[in-house]
Amino acid sequence: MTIRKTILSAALLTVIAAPAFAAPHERNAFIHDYDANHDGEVTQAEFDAGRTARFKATDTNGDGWVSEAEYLAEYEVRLDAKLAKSDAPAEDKLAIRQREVRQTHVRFGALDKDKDAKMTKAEYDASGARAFAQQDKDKNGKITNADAVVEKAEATTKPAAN
Ligand SMILES: [Ca+2]
Ligand SMILES: [Ca+2]
Ligand SMILES: [Ca+2]
Repeated sequence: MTIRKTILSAALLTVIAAPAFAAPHERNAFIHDYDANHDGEVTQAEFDAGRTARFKATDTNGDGWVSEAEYLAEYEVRLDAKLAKSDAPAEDKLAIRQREVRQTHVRFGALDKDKDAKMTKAEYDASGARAFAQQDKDKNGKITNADAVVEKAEATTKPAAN
């Protein structure tokens, strides 16, 4: 499982390197998270492998789908690592944490399209495909820093996840 190890350590590096919760860092986080061979681009294959590994890691009881509790637990690990690195005052961290946890519940509801309280791999993949398409600004089928340049040229209104 060296692939998963690489992905997890890349994700950890992202958490450490990310100085804030600000949106402009999102693409770097995306590349850090999924660029398994560290060539600065995320291909569709890297993305799919990374997503599959993350889904399996999130499905901690291994029943093939992710519950809201599993989804939240996976996110809380990353959130707490991020907050531990932040030098924001404790009350701000608490507020950020509460807000992020609320948003995570909302996200789960949005991901669980058929509202059966189970996030299946298909539902997870559908959201991944949307995220990839959203990141791939120049539509060349991979995520690179060039996409960040394209995005900068656009008025940065955040497209609503749908
Ligand atoms: Ca790559
Ligand atoms: Ca599960
Ligand atoms: Ca579902």
